[in-house]
Amino acid sequence: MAASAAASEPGGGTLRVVLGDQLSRNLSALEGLDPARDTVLLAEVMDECTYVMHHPKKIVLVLSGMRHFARALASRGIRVAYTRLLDRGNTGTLRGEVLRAIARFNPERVVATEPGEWRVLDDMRGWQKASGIEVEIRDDTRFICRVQSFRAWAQGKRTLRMEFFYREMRRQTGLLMNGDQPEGGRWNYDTENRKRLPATVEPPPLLHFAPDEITGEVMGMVADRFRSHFGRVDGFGYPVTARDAKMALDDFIANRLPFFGDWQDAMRRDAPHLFHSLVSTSLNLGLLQPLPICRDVEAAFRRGAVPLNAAEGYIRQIIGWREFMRGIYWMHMPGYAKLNALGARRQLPWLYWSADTKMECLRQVVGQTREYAHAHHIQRLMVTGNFALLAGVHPDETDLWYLIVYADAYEWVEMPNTRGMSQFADGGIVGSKPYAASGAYINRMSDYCGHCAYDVTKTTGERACPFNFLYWDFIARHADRFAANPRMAMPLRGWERMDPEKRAAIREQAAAFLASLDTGARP
Ligand code: FAD
Ligand code: DLZ
Ligand code: SF4
Repeated sequence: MAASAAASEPGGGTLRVVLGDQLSRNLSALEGLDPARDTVLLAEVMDECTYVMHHPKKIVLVLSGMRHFARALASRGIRVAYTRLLDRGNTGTLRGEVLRAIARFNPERVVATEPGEWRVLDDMRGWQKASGIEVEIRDDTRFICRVQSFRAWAQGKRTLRMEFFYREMRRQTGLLMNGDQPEGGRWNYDTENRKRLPATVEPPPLLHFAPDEITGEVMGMVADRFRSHFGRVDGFGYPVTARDAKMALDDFIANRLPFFGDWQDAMRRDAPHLFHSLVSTSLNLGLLQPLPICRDVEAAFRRGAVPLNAAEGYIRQIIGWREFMRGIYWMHMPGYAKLNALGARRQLPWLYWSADTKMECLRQVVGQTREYAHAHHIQRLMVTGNFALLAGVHPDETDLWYLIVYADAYEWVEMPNTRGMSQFADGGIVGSKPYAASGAYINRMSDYCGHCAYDVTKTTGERACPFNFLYWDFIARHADRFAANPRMAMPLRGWERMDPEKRAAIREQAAAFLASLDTGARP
């Protein structure tokens, strides 16, 4: 894999930098690669492993993915300079490793692909000055919508809504289109996608990829070096090569996609993955690409293996939400990271790290997150996200938690989902209203409440579900702001029409509950 001689090698050629989430053969930084003259640099560095205390399974995923990718490149006769995390001389930073490789290979220029986080792009923009040689930063062509194209689409629009962006993406890609009309006559089949999961339905198991020698070695190192991080490496089974990622995708399309639409929003105790794809771990790493995934899904629909509501719903997540979120991130950074439209101030409750709570929904989702470094969308949005929103947790704290705990988390996708969609801290850039809900929603979509110490039917008094009084307290706290939002008219009216005594009891119980959260009591 890596040649590790310290002496300078004959100069010339291009140094091509591949970051840990850029493990794609068609990466723009690799375009035009000349195996006779060029060198590809992959560097495991402590800075990237610790800028937040990532879940150990995420570190294993990225480092093992990098080692496998480097091996695949080397097997095609490409010269790869690979720095391992514990190599002597490792500077610990991406910039330091690029400078070290420049000193060693003496290239004519450096080529990189734009990274997925603002802080890395900011640093990358300084590499040319620091090294004294040309550094070309290329577009990330693995996305369907380039950053400039998103800006062009957004220009002149007062509000940006995913649905209209998504229709553009459908037209542009031709996915599920009949000429210029959407397949089946409608763009969106979400109304058919919010079913409760019957207790008799048994979700099929997920493919587990047993660690090979490379992954095993990385697991040992990560277990040793990142002991204090949330979660463990044990049980790691995500794909770390493009071949395995494709196998996992095929398994999803054959066994879970047909039901994806119907039960996309469902949650069940001790059944973490249900009918979701878990494609995000591979897709965000570069092992899979959005368009081929969607073409496979469309082909399954065309051959009659998958209903339209499932195929459309799935494709919308990838060419709609995923691309939209990335566009929002790059359009609004770096200011987006500071937005706090609702003025939330609370510290993240300890239960987000311990899963130690009587609230069964949170116990399940945090516990599962710790175990798998994964939770599905509704769990992230309507359980952990909803609770943080209702409790008024500072978006910096919530953002940090989501970036740490999930194996698929990179700022370009994590931040607009957390700060925007889930916490409404962007004041409505991503969504037209906050995703705030009482316990009734969680009860409708899961079996959690039947196993909870709290009573989901009660809003106040002993055993009242905290989501219920916190929901109304949230509406009351922000009543002035929400008065201007027509989509919040219904809950506001509900609050105003409520008996004054009940309103007072709700506010009192919410205040006591939030105060006890702040003192670290077990909620
Ligand atoms: P599936 O349900 O099988 O969906 C298929 C794919 O669609 C996903 O793999 C993903 O690539 C895409 N997708 C679906 N919803 C979204 C969305 N809202 N935004 C972007 N892509 C989407 N997704 C991440 O990839 N990384 C994150 O760090 C992340 N953080 C999130 C934080 C919060 C608070 C919320 C509410 C959502 C977040 N999401 C994030 C979106 C979504 O929850 C995950 O993409 C999804 O759960 C990944 O699991 P899956 O592959 O099984 O998804
Ligand atoms: C997430 C991550 C980790 C844990 N480690 C590395 C690493 O050692 N080297 C590297 O090049 N990339 C790593 N990454 C991914 C980067 O953090 C990612 O490229 C940036 O956050 C931009 O998306
Ligand atoms: Fe969660 Fe309330 Fe249901 Fe308990 S009763 S699981 S706290 S929603």
